[in-house]
Amino acid sequence: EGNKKESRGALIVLEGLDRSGKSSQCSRLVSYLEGEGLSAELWRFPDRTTNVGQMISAYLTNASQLDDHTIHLLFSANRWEKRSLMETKLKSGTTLIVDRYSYSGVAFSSAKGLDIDWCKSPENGLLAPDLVAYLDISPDKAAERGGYGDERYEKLEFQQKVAEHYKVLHDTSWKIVDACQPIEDVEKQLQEIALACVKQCQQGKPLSSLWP
Ligand code: NYM
Ligand code: MG
Repeated sequence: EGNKKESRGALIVLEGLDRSGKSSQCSRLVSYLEGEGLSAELWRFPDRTTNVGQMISAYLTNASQLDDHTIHLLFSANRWEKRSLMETKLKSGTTLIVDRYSYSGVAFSSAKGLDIDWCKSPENGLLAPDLVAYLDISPDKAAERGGYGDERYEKLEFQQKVAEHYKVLHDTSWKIVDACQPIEDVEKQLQEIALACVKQCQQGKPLSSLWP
């Protein structure tokens, strides 16, 4: 059975501006997949539980100051430190629903003025998502939603720049979901595209690496 393709979990990433609804949609999606009898886990970046994640968290909460390049590389390192576990989980059949990934890394840092290719390079070799769903909302609409927190980047002007830099990263494989729809409609769309993606991976779609 040398040509029998191996079933694996899907790497599904949700991206979008702050307040686009990613976090709640990610947990709803995990519950849905589990309800379908699938193995699924919720992951998020930054993962603030690691040592690197704590440095990132201190930066985001303004408890520390870091050079723009330095924090960019820490965000990337935070993904690298989870890479092998990610691969193990996927190969064991668990689908990962990931709240932000390399696209946030590039969009937020390049919005500060860093060169986009420089921003992309440390992401080279991380696992490529099987699906990127972008929760699309205008920065103005996002800002109207119960306001931002006090973290760095949570300001309308900066979010407008981030939105533009996300647009540069979009490719035709991204699923753009209108995040201004009622929450149940967003949820339903995500369920459909995620389930289709999980099925492809079960049927042996190979894992690949950034950047495709
Ligand atoms: N962020 C997130 C980055 O600047 N680079 C990255 O690589 C990632 C993963 O961190 N405003 C930014 C985007 C968010 C902030 O994320 C914290 P969250 O999802 O709000 O915890
Ligand atoms: Mg946030």
